[in-house]
Amino acid sequence: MIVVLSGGVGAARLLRALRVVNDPRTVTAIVNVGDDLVMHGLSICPDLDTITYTLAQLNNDELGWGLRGESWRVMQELEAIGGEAWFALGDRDLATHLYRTQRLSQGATKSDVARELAVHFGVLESIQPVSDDSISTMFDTEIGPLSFQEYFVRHHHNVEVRSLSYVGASDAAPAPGVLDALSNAQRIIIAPSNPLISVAPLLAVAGIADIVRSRRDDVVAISPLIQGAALKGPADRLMRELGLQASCVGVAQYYRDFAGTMIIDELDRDRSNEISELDMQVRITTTIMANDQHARALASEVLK
Ligand code: FO1
Repeated sequence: MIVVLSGGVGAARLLRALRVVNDPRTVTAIVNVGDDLVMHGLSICPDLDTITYTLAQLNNDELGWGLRGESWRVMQELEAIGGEAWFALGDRDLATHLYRTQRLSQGATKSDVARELAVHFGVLESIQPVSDDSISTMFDTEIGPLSFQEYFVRHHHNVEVRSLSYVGASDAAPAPGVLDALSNAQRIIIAPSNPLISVAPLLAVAGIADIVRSRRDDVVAISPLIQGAALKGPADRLMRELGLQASCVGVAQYYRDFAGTMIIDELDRDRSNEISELDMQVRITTTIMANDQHARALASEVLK
């Protein structure tokens, strides 16, 4: 069994890559829910949906979120009425949010819905929210407190952040099966997701950090930063703003208690000694997953 601590896009790509070298039925993704939101009364779980859509090969590559072949008629009508349309919900994607919202109102949990959607979309990996309880990543910024999606989408992650909090995380219970999966996994992989807003909310859930720490020798983390920059999103900027070094070494410093091994990109080869000094093993490969061959190389390295 392999467990992948997952945010959205970076984790989804890694999970897809793992399929090339590994049976998907042995993989569990434990997924961040800190950027979940309720909008227009609908329950939306962006990271869970990004992973499900990607593994179903239905993800919208141009946008990096949502479904391919999308249309936007509902959003256009909503905008014309004067409704809130800054968080764009495509017509196809809306079916997922309607389904989830209805099931939650009937007493189902997020885990139940994640499982049902995975079955519907033909995904064989186990996709589990880290918790069925509510967790909200909040940003204290130069313009005041912002919810995740206000920061990320409404303000295009272009405001200065002073601190982060993961509201509800320390009181949230791990979803059923999460602690067992972490205890029993042969390998735990920290996906190349944003450490501060994708992985930290997972580790903040009661009990998770302790287990991951106790499994340190079996934990492999992949740096989402290459030559100090994130491929997508604000990981580098956020790390700088919050006093961390924006580089694969900064990522390693952040994970040093949790991961015995760090995978960094070939372009960061010259930083490997600094990571070894943190008492971590270093493996070097291409981490961008730009094509199938590169994805396979990373997946093989992760499972070595
Ligand atoms: N990201 C955007 O940049 N703009 C959007 O309008 C937007 C809508 C959206 C709707 C559903 C969904 O599941 C994701 C959506 N995302 C959107 C992506 C998402 O908010 C972020 O990329 C993640 O939360 C970061 O992991």
